[in-house]
Amino acid sequence: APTSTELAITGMTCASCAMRIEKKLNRLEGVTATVNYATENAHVRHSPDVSAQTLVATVEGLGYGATPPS
Ligand code: 9UX
Repeated sequence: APTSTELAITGMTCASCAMRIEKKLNRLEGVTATVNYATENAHVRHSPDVSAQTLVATVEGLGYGATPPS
């Protein structure tokens, strides 16, 4: 069954940033992501084979910050 992970996103300065992150996350196998610029949050449904750390690293690779739930 898919897992849901919420990420707090930092560093977005326009709505297109959210789209950039969303598209990059959605390129990962088994990942469906929506990124909300206004709330600075990503909602990700993903295979259990995809770790939260992989999601974080993907966001960080674009130059933004991502924090999973503690
Ligand atoms: Mo908006 Mo974000 O011009 O990387 S896309 S700042």
